[in-house]
Parts: sequence; structure tokens; C-alpha cells
Amino acid sequence: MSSKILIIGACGQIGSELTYKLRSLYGDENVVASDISYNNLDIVNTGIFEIADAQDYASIKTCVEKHQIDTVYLMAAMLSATGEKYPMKAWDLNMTSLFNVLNLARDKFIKRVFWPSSIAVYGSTTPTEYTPQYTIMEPSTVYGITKQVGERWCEYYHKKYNIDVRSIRYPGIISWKTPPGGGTTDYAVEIYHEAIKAKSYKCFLKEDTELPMMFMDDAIKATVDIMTAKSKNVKIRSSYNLAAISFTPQEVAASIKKHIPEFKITYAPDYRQDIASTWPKSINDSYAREDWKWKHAFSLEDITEEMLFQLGKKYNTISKASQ
Ligand code: AKB
Repeated sequence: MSSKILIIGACGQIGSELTYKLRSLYGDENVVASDISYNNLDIVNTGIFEIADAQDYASIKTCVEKHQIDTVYLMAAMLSATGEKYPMKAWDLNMTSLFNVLNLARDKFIKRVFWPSSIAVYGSTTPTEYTPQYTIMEPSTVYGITKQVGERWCEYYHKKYNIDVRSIRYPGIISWKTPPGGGTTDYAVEIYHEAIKAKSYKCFLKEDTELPMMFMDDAIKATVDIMTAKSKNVKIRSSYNLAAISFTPQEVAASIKKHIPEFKITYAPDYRQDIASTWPKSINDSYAREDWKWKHAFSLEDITEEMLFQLGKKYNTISKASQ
């Protein structure tokens, strides 16, 4: 199936790695990366790139028509921690961008949509262990509310307008290429950077805060898997639970210490603890595993090894360049 793809929010943590992957799968000429500014030169300079504002329908439509796009991955969003600082901005960005893309599909400018949801759809009244696909969902963050409402709209557009919209609920994503921006799970990336740079880390969550997490390679694989699955196998059109591993700050610190014995962690929980405390500890993703054969590959030990190796190389290069 030949496809022309637009990634909105291609300069961000997941958007950038998705762009690299889709370019390698479908060819540079078939993948258009877009963002609101040129803030990731690795993405901007290595393929087709357009400035486009996810909140501006005309700007996205122009890009879609110019490049004859049929599939859009909407990766622009304001995450949980920043969303609590700017609630109305988070609501506007997360909802307007989704409606823009869903309406482009309804009006037949595009055929397929990928939209990421999150474990943030769950709240403090949700069962925390092995959280099922169908359960109580009372999110307490603006970000979580936008994701829950967004899921309802995705399913509505699928049923009402027969739109091929697909979605997964990402857990915290750990990666080394592009930093995350404004999430509650960001500690699990920062900790590796600080382990390499300073051999210590002050964590903004409590030591025993267990959260669902996933390595970027697994998250990208899940995204490609659901988007390439046969339509009849994508039975859930709100969003699929998706899981890999779960760990606490204490556990990730212990896995780092196996490689850097002098590494020290201290704890200074802030407002992000209140968010994390409402989220599940672990996720039951059996529908994804059954419907489109999802399987993760990376354990905590694999992630730690890869993060320390890649960031070690990165900081070594930076320090050599500055000498
Ligand atoms: C966040 O922490 O806000 C995100 C998420 C879990 O969706 N990483």
C-alpha cells in the first residue's frame, strides 16, 4: 500500500523517532515532517520538512494538499506536567489539533489518522494493578482529560464517518535522541542524563512510585504495528492499552548502579508526585497483544544498558568538541 505520510509534531520526543522510522520504511520522499518551529535540526535537515501549526486547520490542510498526504500522525501535544501549569493552553492545543485532523479525514482530504493517547486517561479511582482496558476512567489532569475526551471523539468519528483512526495509550517513554518535554514520567529519562553527567540525580517522584514505562524502540514498533495492521484487526477505535514494563525510581537507580556504582539518588517530590499517584502501576494490554499481536522487547536492564551506552557516547562527543 503506497502512502504519503504527514507527521505533525515531528520535532518532539516521539515524533522525531517516528519520523526517522517512517522515512526508513517508506522512503524520504513519502514522509513529510512538520512542526511549529525549526527546533530539531536533525529532523529539519534530513528530509522533507514543513512549518505547520497543529491548531490552524488551514495550515495543516495546505500541507496535506501540497504533498498529497493520505495518512497523518498527530504527535503534537502538551503533556501532563506542563498542562497543569497552562490548563487552557493544554486543552486548546490537544483538542483543536485533534479536531483539525479528524475533520480533514471526515472531509476526505486524508484517509488514516494515528493519534496517541496515554495512561493519563486513568485516575485515582481506577484499579492500579494490571489496569484493564475497560475500567473506571476519572483523570485528574487536564492532559488526561484531553486524552480521555479525545478517545471518545476518535471512536465517534470512526463510527459516524467511517474514519480509519488508530490509537494507543502510551506509558512513559524512555529515549536518548530527543528529550521529552513536560511529562510526569520525564524523570526516567533525566535520571540517565544525570547519571552520565553528574553521577547523581534529585528525583521529583518518591522512591516507590511505580509507573508503566517503555523504551522508545518498543513504542515506535507498537505505533508502526497498529498502523500496518489489517483494519478488521483494529477492533478498538478509542485507544488500546499498551504495556512493556513497570518500575519505581528506586529500581531504575539500582539498575544504573550496576554500571555506575557511585551513582546516588535523592528524592524531592513535587507537584508531579500528585499526578503520578493517580496513575496505574501496571497495565493489562491483552487486547493489543491479541488483536494486532503486540509484543515488547526491552526490559529495564536492556534500557539501562542502551541509555548509558548512547548517552555516554553523546556526552563524550560534546565534551571533546568543547575542548
Ligand atoms: C506524561 O508523563 O505526561 C507522558 C504520558 C505518560 O503520557 N509521558
